[in-house]
Amino acid sequence: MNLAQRLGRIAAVAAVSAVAFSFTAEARELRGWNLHVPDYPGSIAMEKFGELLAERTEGRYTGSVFHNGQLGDQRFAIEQFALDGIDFAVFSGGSLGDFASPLKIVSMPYIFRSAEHMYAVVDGEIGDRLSDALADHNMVALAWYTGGARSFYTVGKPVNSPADLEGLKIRVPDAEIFVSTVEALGANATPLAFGEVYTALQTGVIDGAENNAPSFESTRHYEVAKFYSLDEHLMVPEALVVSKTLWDSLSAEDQDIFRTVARESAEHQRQLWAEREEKSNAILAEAGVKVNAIEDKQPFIDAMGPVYEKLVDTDELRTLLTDIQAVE
Ligand code: GTR
Repeated sequence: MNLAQRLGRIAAVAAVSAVAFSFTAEARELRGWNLHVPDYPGSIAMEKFGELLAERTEGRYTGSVFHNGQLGDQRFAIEQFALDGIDFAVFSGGSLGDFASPLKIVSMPYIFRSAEHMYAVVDGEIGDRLSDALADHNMVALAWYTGGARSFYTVGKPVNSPADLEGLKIRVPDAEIFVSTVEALGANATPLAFGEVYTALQTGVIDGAENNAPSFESTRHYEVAKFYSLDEHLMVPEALVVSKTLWDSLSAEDQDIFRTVARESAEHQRQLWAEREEKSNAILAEAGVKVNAIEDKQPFIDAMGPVYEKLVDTDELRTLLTDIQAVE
């Protein structure tokens, strides 16, 4: 976003805040930031978080979710938390990692053995440590959604090994973990906002991008990129966060309610995710996308050494990495 766009966003967020604060003192309408289309698994689960909150607090808190990145791109929205511009959101661990380094570790390439391993990590004591690391950015992480596994999709040719990425311009989210991972695989990582990828693919500004199947499908990027190569380099958990200012203002009973409904919404998201993956894969197949399974991921895994060396650079982060690996 350029400066004028950013200022426009600030004005938009401020206008929404003014509306929210005009509600009566008893009912507080919380503003939720979301990047995705309304029928995306995380979007439906965020709506559910708002509905359950209204139900369990008897209308004292309600949630209003602004989908499609209406309140700005991800980095901008994360920054808005410090200014109390947004009350809740679902953010990628990878993007949060630029603000709080432990989140980067939980988003490292090939760090999880399986989705179950990821859930065991974020749902356990490590999830609390990650939440603590976000306090300085005015956030509390209440529950974790899955972000699936990210793989490459390209316009011109499939990717079978890192050598096929050599020299390709691959769009990544604007955060260090994505840039470092894709560069270690030999591509030219090109950070761009999520909403700008379709046109960039179409106009040849980029040769491809990387994402999970539901994002690849829901953005219709598959209309331009016809090769999907499943190296699954990143499996990134996504945090359902609320503003710490809001959190600190809640009674202990209300904090319990917030935490419980956040976990219920995460349960729901994880179930919806599996269904949406299946549906997305069917849509991709129907559209003639060639899915490339990549039986041998070892060359991709082997290329990640420098990413670990560069990013796991303190004792605290090394301990966190070991602890994550030790979770059964
Ligand atoms: C999605 C993810 C978002 C964001 C997006 C992107 O899969 O849910 O948080 O990372 O990808 O590529 O910008």
